Amino acid sequence: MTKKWWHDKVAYQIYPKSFCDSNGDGIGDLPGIIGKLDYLQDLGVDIIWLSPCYPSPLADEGYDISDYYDIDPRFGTMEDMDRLLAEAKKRNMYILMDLVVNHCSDEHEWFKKACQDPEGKYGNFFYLRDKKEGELPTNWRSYFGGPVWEDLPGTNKQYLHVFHKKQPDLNWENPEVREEVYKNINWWLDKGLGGFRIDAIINIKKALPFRNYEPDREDGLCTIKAMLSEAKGIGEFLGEMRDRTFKKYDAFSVGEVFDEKPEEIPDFIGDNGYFSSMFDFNETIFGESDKGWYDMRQITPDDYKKCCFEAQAKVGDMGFLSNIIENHDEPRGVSRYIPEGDCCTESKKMLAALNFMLRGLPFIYQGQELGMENVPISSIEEVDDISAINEYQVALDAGLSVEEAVKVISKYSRDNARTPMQWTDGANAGFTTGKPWLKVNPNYTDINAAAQQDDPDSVRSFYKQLIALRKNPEYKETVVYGALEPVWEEQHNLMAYYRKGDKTLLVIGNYQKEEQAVTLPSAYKKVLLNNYSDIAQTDNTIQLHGYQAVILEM
Ligand code: TEU
Ligand code: CA
Repeated sequence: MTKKWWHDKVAYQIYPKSFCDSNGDGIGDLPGIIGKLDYLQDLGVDIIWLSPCYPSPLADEGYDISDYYDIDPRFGTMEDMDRLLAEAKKRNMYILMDLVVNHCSDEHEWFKKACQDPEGKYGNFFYLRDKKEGELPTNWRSYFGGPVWEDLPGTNKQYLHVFHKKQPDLNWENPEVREEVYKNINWWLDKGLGGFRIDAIINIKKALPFRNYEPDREDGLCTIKAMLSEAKGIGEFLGEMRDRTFKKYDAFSVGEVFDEKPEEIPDFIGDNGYFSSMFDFNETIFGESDKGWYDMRQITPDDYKKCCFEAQAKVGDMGFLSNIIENHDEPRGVSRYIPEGDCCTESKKMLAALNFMLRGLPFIYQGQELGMENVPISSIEEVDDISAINEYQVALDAGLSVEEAVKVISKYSRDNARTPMQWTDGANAGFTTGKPWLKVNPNYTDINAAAQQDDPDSVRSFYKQLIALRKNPEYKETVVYGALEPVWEEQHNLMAYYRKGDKTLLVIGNYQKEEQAVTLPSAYKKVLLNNYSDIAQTDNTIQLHGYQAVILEM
């Protein structure tokens, strides 16, 4: 594996709408982000991924773009964006934008022109089919529920949308579409962007000709995945995109890739892969059910360990994964991966250490460094996430009571990650002086950046220590490139692994509230990190405290 400029970095995802509001309209914005760059630099962040801030009707919170060359006025102006790039550069930081090109917004001019003249140039930018009475072109179910087909306004045609109906799919088979995408990417890279996070990319290649698949629910529809598993040749698009854009700039790209086969890993993230890196979603997709969120299986500590090790083994040294415990599409990692009732400072730090020391590029999602948790909800009225609103209905249709369905949504809603960032214990958690667009988690009085910043025992300080270890010249080589080797794999509620490079590090997490013992094969040289103030030890046997995590140099 060839070394790359971004390997030793630490990345941080910002969800602009919920990060920091500078003008009191209740919506986070670019000037708000600029004002927090010092906070991020202090934490040790090098790469910042911004979820979409382009002009958008915000039907899917910005993942429905109506202009790829501008900034939504609610988030700021292009001058603000230029200032953000310049201020980031001063601090040796890189900015990534979100590349959302499986689909655009139905308010994009391409789509408007397609409605005006479906047989013309822009009709071919989308997947259009003639409308037939009582019959849809295919029986695929969109990710957000219902059929993927919608009437093309003012015409006798229908268009395809694998996500929301306000997100019409772009026809990647059309070279003109691809040219438009490359032109846009290069335009941003010319501006000085560090690269992109690439949204929903596995959906760009459809299996043609379209056909129906076996229905998998009462609604007579089938998951998109049935079609995607038959789609061949995505590599031609992705290779072309790489060559025409990222590669020329040595830009960083991280793909939102799901369901890749082991033999495809080198194609995706090898030395000349389509992307620099891709996210490890092995943990987030664990327990998923074709039936919907209500049927999702709770992940246990042993499952979590297995998922991480599987992903690590699959990639080995063929490439570099991007590791996460959460993002804007997922519940908070600490609420999900720590058994119910056990969420506390120690367990949050343990999860941080286990995740952060995996081989790959660590991505921190805003607020993760504070140990932000899921937000309690009491009714669906409080929910903004279109995905959660659909899954609520799916749960009710399956016979769950309102109370049970609310519980499902509380657990998995994407809003959990989208509540405003908790800066202080003041009004609205210091996120805005106005009315926040989404309810602030009431626990902000306890969990906030101001309280944690100067507290050496806070979750945030622990993240700082993890980041400092990754950057420490003495350990960097091992932390960044060292091979990962699981240990005591069969030991229940224990996750432990070596990182072997020019040094040998041992990462141990006692993934339960009860104590448990491990016997080291030899004495250690040094304790590099510990979420407790002591290590209870007799000879080479350590009696780990509940949720104790230690990183040892062997
Ligand atoms: O998500 C794509 C994705 O694959 C979905 O599985 C997503 O995780 C799911 O809808 C959650 O319920 C990306 C973005 O990250 C997401 O925010 C967007 O809604 C989606 O693409 C459409 O652009
Ligand atoms: Ca604002």
